[in-house]
Amino acid sequence: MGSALASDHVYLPDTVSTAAKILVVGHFAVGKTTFVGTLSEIRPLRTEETLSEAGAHIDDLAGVPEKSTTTVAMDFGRLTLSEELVLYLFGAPGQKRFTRLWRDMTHGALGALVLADTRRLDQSFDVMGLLEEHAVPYAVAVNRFDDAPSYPDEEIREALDLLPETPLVTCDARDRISSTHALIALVQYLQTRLAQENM
Ligand SMILES: Nc1nc2c(ncn2[C@@H]2O[C@H](COP(=O)(O)OP(=O)(O)O)[C@@H](O)[C@H]2O)c(=O)[nH]1
Ligand SMILES: [Mg+2]
Repeated sequence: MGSALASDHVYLPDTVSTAAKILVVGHFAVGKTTFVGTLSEIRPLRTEETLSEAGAHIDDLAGVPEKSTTTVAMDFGRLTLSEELVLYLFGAPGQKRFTRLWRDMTHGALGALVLADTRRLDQSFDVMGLLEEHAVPYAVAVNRFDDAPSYPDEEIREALDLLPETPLVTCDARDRISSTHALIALVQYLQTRLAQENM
Protein backbone atom coordinates (compact mmCIF):
# COMPACT_ATOMS: atom_id res chain seq x y z
CA MET A 1 0.00 0.00 0.00
CA GLY A 2 3.01 2.23 0.41
CA SER A 3 3.45 2.04 -3.34
CA ALA A 4 -0.05 3.44 -3.81
CA LEU A 5 1.28 6.68 -2.39
CA ALA A 6 4.36 6.73 -4.61
CA SER A 7 5.19 10.18 -5.91
CA ASP A 8 4.53 9.26 -9.54
CA HIS A 9 0.87 8.88 -8.59
CA VAL A 10 0.47 12.38 -7.26
CA TYR A 11 -0.11 14.02 -10.61
CA LEU A 12 -2.79 12.78 -12.98
CA PRO A 13 -1.55 11.66 -16.38
CA ASP A 14 -2.74 14.06 -19.06
CA THR A 15 -4.42 11.16 -20.85
CA VAL A 16 -7.20 11.16 -18.25
CA SER A 17 -10.39 12.31 -19.95
CA THR A 18 -13.13 11.03 -17.65
CA ALA A 19 -13.60 11.57 -13.94
CA ALA A 20 -16.26 9.71 -12.02
CA LYS A 21 -17.48 10.69 -8.59
CA ILE A 22 -18.36 7.99 -6.10
CA LEU A 23 -19.57 8.61 -2.55
CA VAL A 24 -18.56 6.58 0.48
CA VAL A 25 -21.17 7.22 3.13
CA GLY A 26 -22.40 5.89 6.41
CA HIS A 27 -22.98 6.77 10.01
CA PHE A 28 -20.42 7.91 12.52
CA ALA A 29 -17.40 5.58 13.02
CA VAL A 30 -18.49 3.08 10.38
CA GLY A 31 -15.13 3.27 8.59
CA LYS A 32 -15.52 5.90 5.85
CA THR A 33 -12.20 7.65 6.48
CA THR A 34 -10.47 4.28 6.70
CA PHE A 35 -12.07 3.09 3.43
CA VAL A 36 -11.15 6.19 1.44
CA GLY A 37 -7.65 6.15 2.92
CA THR A 38 -7.18 2.49 1.99
CA LEU A 39 -8.14 3.01 -1.64
CA SER A 40 -6.76 6.45 -2.38
CA GLU A 41 -3.53 6.68 -4.32
CA ILE A 42 -2.98 10.19 -3.07
CA ARG A 43 -2.74 11.02 0.59
CA PRO A 44 -6.43 11.53 1.27
CA LEU A 45 -7.68 14.90 2.33
CA ARG A 46 -9.71 14.69 5.46
CA THR A 47 -11.21 17.07 7.92
CA GLU A 48 -11.38 15.67 11.39
CA GLU A 49 -11.92 17.47 14.60
CA THR A 50 -11.39 16.19 18.10
CA LEU A 51 -14.72 15.49 19.71
CA SER A 52 -15.50 18.20 22.17
CA GLU A 53 -17.75 18.31 25.17
CA ALA A 54 -19.99 20.55 23.10
CA GLY A 55 -20.40 17.92 20.41
CA ALA A 56 -20.79 15.03 22.78
CA HIS A 57 -24.55 15.13 22.63
CA ILE A 58 -24.53 15.10 18.84
CA ASP A 59 -22.08 12.34 17.99
CA ASP A 60 -22.93 9.30 20.01
CA LEU A 61 -19.73 7.57 21.10
CA ALA A 62 -21.53 4.89 23.07
CA GLY A 63 -20.13 1.50 22.09
CA VAL A 64 -17.17 2.93 20.17
CA PRO A 65 -14.57 3.55 22.87
CA GLU A 66 -11.71 3.55 20.34
CA LYS A 67 -13.07 6.62 18.61
CA SER A 68 -11.86 10.02 19.77
CA THR A 69 -12.28 12.08 16.60
CA THR A 70 -15.25 12.64 14.37
CA THR A 71 -15.26 13.78 10.78
CA VAL A 72 -17.02 17.07 10.52
CA ALA A 73 -16.65 17.54 6.80
CA MET A 74 -15.45 15.10 4.16
CA ASP A 75 -12.81 12.66 3.06
CA PHE A 76 -11.47 12.94 -0.43
CA GLY A 77 -9.42 10.39 -2.32
CA ARG A 78 -8.45 9.50 -5.84
CA LEU A 79 -8.08 6.24 -7.72
CA THR A 80 -6.82 6.14 -11.29
CA LEU A 81 -8.41 3.16 -13.02
CA SER A 82 -6.94 3.48 -16.49
CA GLU A 83 -5.07 5.96 -18.64
CA GLU A 84 -8.37 7.69 -19.33
CA LEU A 85 -10.45 7.14 -16.22
CA VAL A 86 -10.08 8.44 -12.71
CA LEU A 87 -12.38 7.88 -9.74
CA TYR A 88 -12.84 10.51 -7.07
CA LEU A 89 -13.98 9.15 -3.75
CA PHE A 90 -15.92 11.45 -1.44
CA GLY A 91 -16.42 10.23 2.10
CA ALA A 92 -19.27 11.99 3.75
CA PRO A 93 -20.84 11.97 7.18
CA GLY A 94 -24.40 10.78 7.49
CA GLN A 95 -25.33 13.15 10.25
CA LYS A 96 -28.49 14.95 9.29
CA ARG A 97 -27.06 18.32 10.23
CA PHE A 98 -24.96 18.20 7.05
CA THR A 99 -27.97 18.55 4.76
CA ARG A 100 -26.45 21.37 2.72
CA LEU A 101 -23.22 19.48 2.23
CA TRP A 102 -25.23 16.50 1.01
CA ARG A 103 -26.96 18.51 -1.66
CA ASP A 104 -23.65 19.73 -3.05
CA MET A 105 -21.88 16.44 -2.65
CA THR A 106 -24.49 14.29 -4.37
CA HIS A 107 -24.40 16.59 -7.38
CA GLY A 108 -22.87 14.61 -10.25
CA ALA A 109 -22.24 11.49 -8.17
CA LEU A 110 -22.63 8.23 -10.09
CA GLY A 111 -23.47 6.26 -6.99
CA ALA A 112 -22.67 5.60 -3.36
CA LEU A 113 -21.27 2.84 -1.24
CA VAL A 114 -23.08 2.74 2.09
CA LEU A 115 -20.86 1.34 4.81
CA ALA A 116 -22.77 -0.44 7.56
CA ASP A 117 -21.89 -1.96 10.92
CA THR A 118 -23.90 -4.96 12.16
CA ARG A 119 -23.76 -3.58 15.72
CA ARG A 120 -25.71 -0.52 14.60
CA LEU A 121 -27.64 -1.35 11.46
CA ASP A 122 -30.48 0.96 12.44
CA GLN A 123 -28.10 3.90 12.17
CA SER A 124 -27.78 3.35 8.42
CA PHE A 125 -31.32 4.46 7.72
CA ASP A 126 -30.55 8.18 7.80
CA VAL A 127 -27.89 7.88 5.18
CA MET A 128 -29.91 5.56 2.92
CA GLY A 129 -32.83 7.97 3.25
CA LEU A 130 -30.64 10.89 2.20
CA LEU A 131 -29.39 8.96 -0.85
CA GLU A 132 -32.92 8.07 -1.88
CA GLU A 133 -33.95 11.70 -1.43
CA HIS A 134 -31.15 12.76 -3.78
CA ALA A 135 -31.78 9.86 -6.20
CA VAL A 136 -28.27 8.44 -5.81
CA PRO A 137 -28.11 4.68 -6.46
CA TYR A 138 -26.21 2.74 -3.83
CA ALA A 139 -24.77 -0.59 -2.77
CA VAL A 140 -24.29 -1.59 0.87
CA ALA A 141 -21.01 -2.89 2.25
CA VAL A 142 -20.99 -4.29 5.77
CA ASN A 143 -17.68 -3.25 7.25
CA ARG A 144 -16.47 -6.12 9.44
CA PHE A 145 -15.47 -5.10 12.94
CA ASP A 146 -13.86 -7.78 15.11
CA ASP A 147 -16.50 -7.75 17.82
CA ALA A 148 -19.49 -7.20 15.53
CA PRO A 149 -22.00 -10.04 15.18
CA SER A 150 -22.30 -11.62 11.75
CA TYR A 151 -25.71 -12.37 10.29
CA PRO A 152 -26.85 -14.11 7.13
CA ASP A 153 -27.26 -11.72 4.20
CA GLU A 154 -31.00 -12.26 4.19
CA GLU A 155 -31.30 -10.99 7.76
CA ILE A 156 -29.18 -7.95 7.01
CA ARG A 157 -31.27 -7.20 3.93
CA GLU A 158 -34.40 -7.43 5.97
CA ALA A 159 -33.01 -5.30 8.81
CA LEU A 160 -31.93 -2.61 6.33
CA ASP A 161 -35.08 -3.00 4.25
CA LEU A 162 -33.03 -3.32 1.04
CA LEU A 163 -34.56 -3.67 -2.39
CA PRO A 164 -33.85 -7.08 -3.96
CA GLU A 165 -31.54 -5.50 -6.55
CA THR A 166 -29.44 -3.53 -4.06
CA PRO A 167 -26.04 -5.22 -3.80
CA LEU A 168 -24.95 -6.29 -0.33
CA VAL A 169 -21.32 -7.21 0.29
CA THR A 170 -18.99 -7.41 3.26
CA CYS A 171 -15.62 -5.74 3.44
CA ASP A 172 -12.76 -4.80 5.68
CA ALA A 173 -12.15 -1.09 5.14
CA ARG A 174 -8.54 -1.51 6.23
CA ASP A 175 -7.84 -3.95 3.41
CA ARG A 176 -7.22 -2.72 -0.11
CA ILE A 177 -8.39 -5.84 -1.95
CA SER A 178 -11.50 -6.22 0.15
CA SER A 179 -12.37 -2.53 -0.26
CA THR A 180 -11.76 -2.77 -4.00
CA HIS A 181 -14.24 -5.66 -4.22
CA ALA A 182 -16.87 -3.58 -2.46
CA LEU A 183 -16.30 -0.76 -4.91
CA ILE A 184 -16.53 -3.20 -7.84
CA ALA A 185 -19.91 -4.46 -6.56
CA LEU A 186 -21.18 -0.88 -6.66
CA VAL A 187 -19.76 -0.15 -10.11
CA GLN A 188 -21.21 -3.38 -11.56
CA TYR A 189 -24.59 -2.43 -10.16
CA LEU A 190 -24.34 1.04 -11.71
CA GLN A 191 -23.43 -0.51 -15.06
CA THR A 192 -26.40 -2.89 -14.89
CA ARG A 193 -28.73 0.01 -14.13
CA LEU A 194 -27.31 2.01 -16.99
CA ALA A 195 -27.74 -0.91 -19.39
CA GLN A 196 -31.36 -1.33 -18.27
CA GLU A 197 -32.05 2.37 -18.67
CA ASN A 198 -30.70 2.24 -22.23
CA MET A 199 -32.77 -0.78 -23.25
N1 LIG B 1 -11.84 -3.91 13.01
C1 LIG B 1 -12.05 -2.96 12.08
N2 LIG B 1 -11.89 -1.68 12.45
C2 LIG B 1 -12.12 -0.73 11.52
C3 LIG B 1 -12.52 -1.06 10.19
N3 LIG B 1 -12.72 0.10 9.52
C4 LIG B 1 -12.46 1.10 10.39
N4 LIG B 1 -12.08 0.62 11.60
C5 LIG B 1 -11.75 1.41 12.79
O1 LIG B 1 -12.97 1.99 13.23
C6 LIG B 1 -12.76 3.32 13.69
C7 LIG B 1 -13.65 4.28 12.92
O2 LIG B 1 -13.25 4.35 11.56
P1 LIG B 1 -13.30 5.71 10.71
O3 LIG B 1 -12.76 5.35 9.37
O4 LIG B 1 -12.64 6.83 11.43
O5 LIG B 1 -14.88 5.96 10.66
P2 LIG B 1 -15.70 7.17 10.02
O6 LIG B 1 -16.23 7.99 11.15
O7 LIG B 1 -16.83 6.50 9.29
O8 LIG B 1 -14.80 7.93 9.10
C8 LIG B 1 -11.27 3.60 13.49
O9 LIG B 1 -10.63 3.41 14.74
C9 LIG B 1 -10.84 2.57 12.48
O10 LIG B 1 -9.48 2.21 12.63
C10 LIG B 1 -12.66 -2.45 9.85
O11 LIG B 1 -12.99 -2.82 8.72
N5 LIG B 1 -12.42 -3.35 10.85
MG1 LIG C 1 -14.28 9.83 9.19
